[in-house]
Amino acid sequence: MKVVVLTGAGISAESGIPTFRSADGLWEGHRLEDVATPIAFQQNPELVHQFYNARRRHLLQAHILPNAAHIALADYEATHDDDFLLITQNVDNLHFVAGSQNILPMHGQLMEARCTETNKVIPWCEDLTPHTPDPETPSRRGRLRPNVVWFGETPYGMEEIQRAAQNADLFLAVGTSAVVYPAAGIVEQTPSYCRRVEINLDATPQSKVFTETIRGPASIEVPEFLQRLQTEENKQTRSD
Ligand code: BV8
Repeated sequence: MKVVVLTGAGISAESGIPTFRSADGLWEGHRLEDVATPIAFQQNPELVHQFYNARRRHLLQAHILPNAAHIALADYEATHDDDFLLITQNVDNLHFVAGSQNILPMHGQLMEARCTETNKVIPWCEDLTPHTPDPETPSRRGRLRPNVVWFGETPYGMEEIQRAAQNADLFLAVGTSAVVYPAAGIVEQTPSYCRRVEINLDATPQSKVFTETIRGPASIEVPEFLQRLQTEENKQTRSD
């Protein structure tokens, strides 16, 4: 069975990372759409760097850890790695920390920096400023940006995402408000036979496209859903 999972900020909420569109989802009082853009970075690099430095420092705190939903996805993949793709919109690294393997971070990663001239991506866990020297050529300064996909920029892995969606037998969306495209449109690329499941606290504009909608916190509903799925698969194997 080909499984494709799409996660959003809601899966990390119980790990202590604020979501974007809940009341407390503003970061340093900024709307994401106003700060997460190339124009904002060009016009006010200090502000944009501060915005991401604050989120990177928050993520690096010892108590920010994967929750039961991240772990259940990693455990399920470990027994189904033949055909499992985890697409995440999140720029936190909690799926990596939880042990997931086949992860496609379509909006990039907070713990990476990208050179604005060469597009080279490097692991990064410090603050960035408009004067940060290049690790390789310290005389070159201010060329690094967060390796995060901003509004108006093309997400990573779109071809792989399309291929996986078009062949999915099960598509599971967890903790996303289905407001941002093209992520919110992935479910519509799945075949008509695909089982589409949405696990989310609230209904979303895409809820009607799903065959099953499970309302509740990801840390409870994801492990329970994957447990039910495993039981169904075991029964299927015994009856085959
Ligand atoms: C693109 C990284 C072309 C940054 C993000 C005008 C100009 C240019 C583009 C556009 C435009 N108008 C529209 C667009 C398209 C635009 C877009 O969709 N805008 C929206 C605002 C309308 N998209 C883009 O620009 C994208 N690029 O279009 O390029 C293209 C198109 C196709 C193919 C190729 C190229 C790029 C968008 C990427 C932006 N970057 N993140 C950063 O993090 O700083 S977006 C950011 O918000 C997240 O990454 C995420 O993707 C997105 C949505 O957030 P969610 O993850 O869904 O989180 P949210 O808070 O919204 O919802 C949380 C949900 O969880 C809620 O429903 C809640 O109920 C639930 N929840 C909460 N707690 C729990 C829970 N569920 C379960 N358990 C819980 N405990």
